[in-house]
Amino acid sequence: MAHRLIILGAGESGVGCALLGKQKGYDVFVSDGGTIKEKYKQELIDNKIDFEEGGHTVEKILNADEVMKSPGIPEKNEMVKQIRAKGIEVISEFELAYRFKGESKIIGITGSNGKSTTTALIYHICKKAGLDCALVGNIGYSIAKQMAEDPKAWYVAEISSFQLDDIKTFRPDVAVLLNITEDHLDRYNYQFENYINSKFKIIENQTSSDYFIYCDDDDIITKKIEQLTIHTNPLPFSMKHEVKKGGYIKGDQMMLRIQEERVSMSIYDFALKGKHNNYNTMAACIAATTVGIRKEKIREAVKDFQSLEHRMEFVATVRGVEFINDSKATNVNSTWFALESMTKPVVLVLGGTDKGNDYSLIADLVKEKVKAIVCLGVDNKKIIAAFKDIVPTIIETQSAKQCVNASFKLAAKGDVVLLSPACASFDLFKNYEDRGTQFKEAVKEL
Ligand code: UMA
Ligand code: ADP
Repeated sequence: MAHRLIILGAGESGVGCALLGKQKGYDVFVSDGGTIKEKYKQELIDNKIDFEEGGHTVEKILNADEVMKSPGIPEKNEMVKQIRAKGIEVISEFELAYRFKGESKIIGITGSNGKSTTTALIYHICKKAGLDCALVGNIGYSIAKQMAEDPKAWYVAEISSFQLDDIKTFRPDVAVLLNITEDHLDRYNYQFENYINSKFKIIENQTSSDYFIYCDDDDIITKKIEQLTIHTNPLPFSMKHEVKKGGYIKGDQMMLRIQEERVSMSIYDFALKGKHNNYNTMAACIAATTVGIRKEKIREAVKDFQSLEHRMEFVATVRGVEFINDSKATNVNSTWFALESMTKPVVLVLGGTDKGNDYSLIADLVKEKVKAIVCLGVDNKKIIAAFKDIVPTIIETQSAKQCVNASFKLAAKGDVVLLSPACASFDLFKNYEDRGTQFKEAVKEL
């Protein structure tokens, strides 16, 4: 009998896994507890893949040999609980894809912040150097689907903690761990340690032929490393001290030391600006060097990389007030970096779905730089409680238009209105892209 693969969730990862599973001869059934998006439903129909939506038929699921759980489905989901109780093997998309990767190689990028930026930059460098590669993972494209439809020699993959949770043998050839700060705690029993362990799964199967690129200035990462036996080749990067292997920035120079390779480059040549982006760029350059890409190519690519939408994106200056869209800042740490890079008085737009935020982490920067807070969210109690004694003006709004109008009124010439909400967007918007796009449209209407 064919291996029965049940797929929970018919989004980007679920449909990708269904395509790959079917191609490899598995007996595939896809079950979605909600409504399947039209484009995904069509793909399942076109490929004659059996599916259901609007609920799970228990008896069709509990006879699985294996379940692929989509990353958005939490452990507290009733169906997942039953699957676990029965002891059925649960895997993530990356585990399934890894099984069928053949000779191809994977550069996996994780961290709390900077994943998409760094992944896109590594992909850009690889592309420019002529590598046969694909951009996949949490950035929006299923790795399983890519493998099924257009396999490549290299996969540059953004990997979220949810995608690492159910790996068993998955082993990236190059792992990048950018940073670890509190995020998604609602999915980790509100235990930071669980989330840290999830991130470190990226190296759990690595061997002496692989590389582990990580931020040596991140205390959470370095403390964890001290507790582990690492089988891979560590390549730390730092902006605080020199390293024997890996990379560091001293003054305005980035220096890389990877095996025999020595690279130096001025940080003024980086297309991506700001301290956090110096880390991201350095990590990307190290990854590219391990792959054997020549320094001239790396230099060129790092210079002409175009930054991604919704990340510290300049929108417009309206009567002297600058608007910045950093809608992708969905946790407190990314807002910290956004504020840190501000040189003008700030009207800060905060709010959305709270994931267990600790706002005290940005209290000092808010005190120093923020003249007013405009909340953009349904429930703003936590933000108001955190900042009422340090920011003179806090107001609440419930749409992008209201928020932009109110922010514009509060801002004076020479100020900046910064949308860097520190929260997810699902209370008022479809996703962070929708929030950023609506914000930009409202600015254009001013
Ligand atoms: N569903 C259920 N039951 C549930 C929850 C969802 O059946 O309890 C169904 C929904 O009805 C829907 C499907 O599952 O049809 C969606 O699955 P999903 O939420 O796992 O999302 P995918 O479309 O598979 O997209 C996922 C990632 N989403 C999440 O992790 C929430 C995408 O990252 C990723 O791009 C994609 O796989 C490809 O790898 C998005 C994300 O928000 C951008 N990531 C988080 C982040 O970056 O912070 C982790
Ligand atoms: P991710 O994919 O991990 O969410 P992004 O590259 O999309 O990361 O960036 C998300 C947010 O984090 C943006 O607001 C960005 O300005 C900020 N950011 C980017 N890189 C870093 C970093 N290394 N440290 C902290 N914040 C960062």
